[in-house]
Amino acid sequence: MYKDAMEKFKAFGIDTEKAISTLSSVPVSIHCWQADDVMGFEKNRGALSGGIQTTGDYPGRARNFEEMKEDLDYALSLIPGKKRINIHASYKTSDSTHDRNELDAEDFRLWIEYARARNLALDFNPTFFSHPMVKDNLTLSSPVEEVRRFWIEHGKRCRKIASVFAKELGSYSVCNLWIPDGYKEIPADRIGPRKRLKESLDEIYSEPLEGVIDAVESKVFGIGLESFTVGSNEFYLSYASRHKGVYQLLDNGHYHPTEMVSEKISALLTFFDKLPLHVTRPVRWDSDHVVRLDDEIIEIAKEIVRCNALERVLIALDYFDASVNRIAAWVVGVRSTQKALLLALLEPSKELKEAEEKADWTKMLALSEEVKMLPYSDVWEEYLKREGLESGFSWYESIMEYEKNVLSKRV
Ligand code: RNT
Ligand code: ZN
Repeated sequence: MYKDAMEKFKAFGIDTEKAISTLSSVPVSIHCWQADDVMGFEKNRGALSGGIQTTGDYPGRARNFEEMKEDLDYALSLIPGKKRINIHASYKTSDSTHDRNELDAEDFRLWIEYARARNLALDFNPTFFSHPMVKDNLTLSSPVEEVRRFWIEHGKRCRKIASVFAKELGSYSVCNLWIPDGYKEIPADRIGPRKRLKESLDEIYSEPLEGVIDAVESKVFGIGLESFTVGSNEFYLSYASRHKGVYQLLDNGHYHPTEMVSEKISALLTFFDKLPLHVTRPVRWDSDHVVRLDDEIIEIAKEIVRCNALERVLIALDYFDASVNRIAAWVVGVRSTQKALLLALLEPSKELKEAEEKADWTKMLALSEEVKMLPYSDVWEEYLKREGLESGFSWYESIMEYEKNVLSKRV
C-alpha cells in the first residue's frame, strides 16, 4: 500500500520518504496539565482560576507526581515522533514549603530526572493563577505593590528554573508567561495596568539567561474577565518586538473566532527568528477542547511548512478536557497535530507557489483540489510503523484496558 502511495505522491513531485523523516524530527511539547485538569501538585491548591476552565468529571485524573508519571509514560508509548514535556510551576515535585516566589530548580528535580531518563527536554511556565496572591484577578499589573513584587519574583525564579532545565537536559527551554489579568467590566483606566505590566516584565526579563527562550502569551478575554485583558495581542507583540530574546506566543484559542493564527504565522516570522505556538481547539471561545484534525490546524501546519519554519516555530499543545479519558485526550491531540504536519509536508507546495507567481489561479485551484484525495493514510500508517507503533485503532483498545486496570482504581 505504501509503495503504491509513494508513486501516487511522486506523480505530483511529492517525496513521501522525506515527509516521513521530517515529521519524525519535529518536536511537539506535550503539556502535563491535560492529565489532571490543570490542578497541579501544590499542597494548598486552590480551585482553577484565571478565566480558564476545565469541564467534565471523567474518572481517573492524575492526583500526584507518581500518577502523572505513570500516565505520561503510557501516553508517550502511544505517541510517535519527537516529544518534549511542558510543565507549569504549580507542578513542583519537592515537599519543600516554598511558595511560588521561593521556587528553585530543586523543587523540580524529579521532573529533571524523569526527563533525563527518557531523553526528553522540558519547557516551563510560571503559574500566575490558582493562588491567593492573585488579587482582584490581577498579578503583574496589580496596583498593589506587594502583589506585583510577589509575582515579579515568581517570574524571575521560573526563568532561572528553565535555564537549569536547559543546562541539565542539553536543550533549550521555552519559558512562557501568561497572566490572567483583566476586568469583567469596562475599565476606567486601561493604560495604568498596561504600564505596570510593562514595568513588571522589564524586571522579569532584565537578566539574559542562557538556554531560555522567553515567551509572552497574549489573550483576548477570559471567563469572568470579558471586558478587558491587560496582556492583549498588541501589548505583547509590541513588547516582544522591543525586547531581544522575548517572543510572542500565539495560542490559537486567544483570538476572535474569525481571526486565524494560521494567517499570523508568516507575519511574525518576517520579524522574529522564533515563534512559540500553543495549539488548541477553541469552540466559540478559548474552550481548550482536544485538538482535532480540523481546517485551522491543517492551515497552521501548512503555514509552518510553507515558511520552511519547522525549526523556528516551537509547537506546544495547550488544551484540557476533563470530560473524556485524559490519556486518549493526549494521544488524539498530539496525533492530530502530527497528522496536520504530515498533510502539510505532503503538499505540492513548490508547484503551487510557482502557479501562484504566474497568477495561474486555474492551476492552483485544480491542483489543490486534485491532491485532496491522495492516499495520505497509507503514509501515516507507514510513519507509525517506522516509529515502532501498531497501525489501526488498537491504541484505543489499549487505552480502554489502561482505564480498566489503572485509572478506574483511582478513587
Ligand atoms: C490560558 C493560556 C495558558 C494556559 C496554560 C495552562 O488561556 O492559554 O497557556 O492554558 O498555561
Ligand atoms: Zn495557551
